[in-house]
Amino acid sequence: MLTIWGRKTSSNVQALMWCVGELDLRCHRHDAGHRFGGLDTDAFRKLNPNGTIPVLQDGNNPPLWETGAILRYLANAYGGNAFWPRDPVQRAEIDKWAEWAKINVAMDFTVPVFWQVVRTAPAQQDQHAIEQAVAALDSKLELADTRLSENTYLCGSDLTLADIQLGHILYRYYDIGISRALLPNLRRYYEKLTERRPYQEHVMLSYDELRVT
Ligand SMILES: N[C@@H](CCC(=O)N[C@@H](CS)C(=O)NCC(=O)O)C(=O)O
Repeated sequence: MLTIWGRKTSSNVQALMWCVGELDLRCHRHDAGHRFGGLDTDAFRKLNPNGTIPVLQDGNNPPLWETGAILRYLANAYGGNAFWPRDPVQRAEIDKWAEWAKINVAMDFTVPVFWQVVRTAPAQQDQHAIEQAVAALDSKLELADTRLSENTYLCGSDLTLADIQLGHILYRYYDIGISRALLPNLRRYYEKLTERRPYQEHVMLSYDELRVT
């Protein structure tokens, strides 16, 4: 049994929960962070000295933090060969795109775009900075759009760990009020993700409680 700490509105928790759902694993999730607090307690700092979510504990194994490491652990322990190939070369190809998506897309979206548009009061928002951040993000997403012109998913015909790292931000990317580049293959890919039940259950969630007005 997996135990997870983290509120369901956290994008990193969403990536993790989506992965748990895709791998059809059982887990118990404890709300923590943002309005639930609890990240400064001694008990939580023993789980994660960084005081961040998500944290995952699998049975009595040591707790894991850092979303990328947690996702790779789940893929190693429970993923099938299509999701996370056993062959090191094939696996590295997927890991490369997963890392790319985390560093270039998720990080370029979350703070510079999502936080500015949703977690900043309208009067404090810098529209020019937001436009520049969206343009920088879209230039990275163009790479994904090009790949997706030939592949159903980021690394071929099957959903892999790379899709978890790319896809988990797309619900918010398409939902918030920004002017996006026209990336038809990415859009088609996103719409395909929205048909997946674990994506609906863990990613397509209201973020209203995060909104600063
Ligand atoms: N590098 C860490 C970042 C973790 C992180 O910043 N988590 C955010 C939520 S996405 C957090 O703990 N925020 C504090 C809060 O929710 O109160 C990871 O990838 O797991």
